[in-house]
Amino acid sequence: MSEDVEYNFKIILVGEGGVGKSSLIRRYIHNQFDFNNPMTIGVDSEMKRLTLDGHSVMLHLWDTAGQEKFGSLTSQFIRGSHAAVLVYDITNQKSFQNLFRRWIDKVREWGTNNMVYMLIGNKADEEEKRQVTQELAVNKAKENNMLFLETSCMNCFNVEKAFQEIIGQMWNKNRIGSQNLNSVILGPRRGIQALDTEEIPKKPKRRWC
Ligand SMILES: Nc1nc2c(ncn2[C@@H]2O[C@H](COP(=O)(O)OP(=O)(O)OP(=O)(O)O)[C@@H](O)[C@H]2O)c(=O)[nH]1
Ligand SMILES: [Mg+2]
Repeated sequence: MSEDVEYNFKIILVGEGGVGKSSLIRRYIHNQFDFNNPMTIGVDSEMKRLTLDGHSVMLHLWDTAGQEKFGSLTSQFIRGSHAAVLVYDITNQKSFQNLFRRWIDKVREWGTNNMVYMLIGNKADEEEKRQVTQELAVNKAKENNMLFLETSCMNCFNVEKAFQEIIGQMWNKNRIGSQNLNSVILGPRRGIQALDTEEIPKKPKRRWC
């Protein structure tokens, strides 16, 4: 199956337990959502095949456990990643703080210099319980040179778009000798470092899959 794959990209998702890392992957790969998604034990992975600019690309999505007891295991899997997705839950301030206390150091220690970083504030459907403002997250993302989006796995908000942004940046950074990237299927937003607050809708669109 992987014989004619020209590019392999590894994306690792990290963040506290329960923020929705597995749900993001599940929504993106299978277009499914489970209100009782099981907690990840150790590390899981999924693959997705894409065609980018006429080239066959395999995405390897590595889903890590947020629980601290799996921390050392997670670190080993960060190695060799082309992109790191740092996920927090917008209704849980601690999950945001710990990304910048605990997870970012791990990723920087074990990741490569050329890595793409994306900050994701998940559970955007739970606006009434919000503890992390978009403004704070946008500023953190800018400070740390990260892409940023809020998502909802429950109502499909921005999940596909988040992965498209990541893939677009990985493609730009890693495709050697690329002359013409205009025909890459990802659209014009590639290369954006972080979205301005005005660009993020105050309420997620209730777009059901
Ligand atoms: N309301 C809402 N709930 C969500 C969303 N995404 C995930 N959840 C719920 O949050 C819970 C935890 O989601 P997971 O995807 O298992 O979280 P995780 O980050 O993989 O957790 P660990 O595997 O323990 O690290 C699940 O019960 C999901 O149904 C979302 O966008 N909105
Ligand atoms: Mg999980």
